[in-house]
Amino acid sequence: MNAKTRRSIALAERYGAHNYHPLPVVISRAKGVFVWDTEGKRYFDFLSAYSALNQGHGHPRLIAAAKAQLGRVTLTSRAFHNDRLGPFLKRLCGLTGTDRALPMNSGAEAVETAIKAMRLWGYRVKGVPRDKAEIVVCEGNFHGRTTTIVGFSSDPDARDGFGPATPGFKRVPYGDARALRRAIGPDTVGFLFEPIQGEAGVILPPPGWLKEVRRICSSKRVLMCADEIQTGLGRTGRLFACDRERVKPDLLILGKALSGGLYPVSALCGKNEVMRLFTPGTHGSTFGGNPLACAVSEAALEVLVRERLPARAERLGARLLGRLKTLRHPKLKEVRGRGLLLALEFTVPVRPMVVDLMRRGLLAKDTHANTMRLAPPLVITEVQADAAFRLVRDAVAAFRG
Ligand code: IF1
Repeated sequence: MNAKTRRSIALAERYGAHNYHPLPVVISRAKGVFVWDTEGKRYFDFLSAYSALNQGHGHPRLIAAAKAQLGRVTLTSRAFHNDRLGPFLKRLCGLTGTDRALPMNSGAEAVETAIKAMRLWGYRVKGVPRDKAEIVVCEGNFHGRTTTIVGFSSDPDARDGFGPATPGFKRVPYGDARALRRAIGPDTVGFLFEPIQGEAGVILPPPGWLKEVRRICSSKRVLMCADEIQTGLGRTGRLFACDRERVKPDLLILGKALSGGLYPVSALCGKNEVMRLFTPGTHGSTFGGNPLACAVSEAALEVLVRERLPARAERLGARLLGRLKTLRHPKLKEVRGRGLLLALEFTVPVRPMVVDLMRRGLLAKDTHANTMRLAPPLVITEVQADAAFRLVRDAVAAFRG
């Protein structure tokens, strides 16, 4: 590690809050599936900023869209119309098959928007008594970091120390349709869930669960609200993870890859019955729906479609998963995933292997200590995926656990 690298890390450590424990690598440039550190060493990016970089680093179309918009206008506030918002919303609704969308910035903000939407619908449409609305969520959920969201987390690290928790949430085991059915009462307004749990360690629900959730929500008059911030926009080999079971949620939350990693853009998409309930003054954001965000996001969606990235994730994901499943290691418990959202679960902490992989030229991330997540940009080629697999294979072989 040279002096410049050491100084970058030292400054961040000295002046930043220590709410992260990053690998000792300082990235200064990136392109496609690769990043380079301050010393010129190249790495495969197998985290993709937690799936925000589905379109790859520095996609030329995204950069061009951003540059063009930077020269025109970047922020108007929603007090005025801007000429990029309408076309972006039309494209987003077209792609998601929804009636309306409400743009925000971070994923957590879009989740908060969804919570407000479900409650509003509960009071105005379902007729739930004032302040009684209940939302069902899952054990092991990850939906962001606001006080309300961490309040219904089952992860003590995320939750503890930030109370009092917002009331009105009930947790059920993930992937358990019967528990969901039992948890729903007369004041339940919605079910908020991830189609695949990311932070929990790439947890796949049992087959048929999404379909069953759809049936339960429809029959009990509860809004089905899918957080596809991480699974959406091609990552799992379909445009949306819910598509795999041909299920359409009532509310769809998007973020991360909605901007291809260029700029924070998130949105809540849904049907009129819910979205029409937002009226002037009930919700908003200074930056949400700004022209730069809209221009970048419209291009990001166009790239996903034009380059058929969901199909690419499906094909390369199956190839990579097949290879990873040939790996043998006494401490390797399970290899799993969908599309290009893959994970290797060991019976011991994987951080040493993650650090070794970094030295070998591949950046990945441990989650919940024993699981290593692999999620490259969806633009990765076969040759690149095979080369990356060999690095993982060698690191697993060298891992002493
Ligand atoms: C961090 C994990 C990924 C998300 C889902 C909402 C949000 C996220 C399904 C909030 C965010 C993040 C945030 C990041 C780590 C990361 C993560 F490991 F925590 F679980 F991606 F796998 N819904 N996920 O996954 O979106 O407000 O961050 O834009 O460090 O907190 P945000």
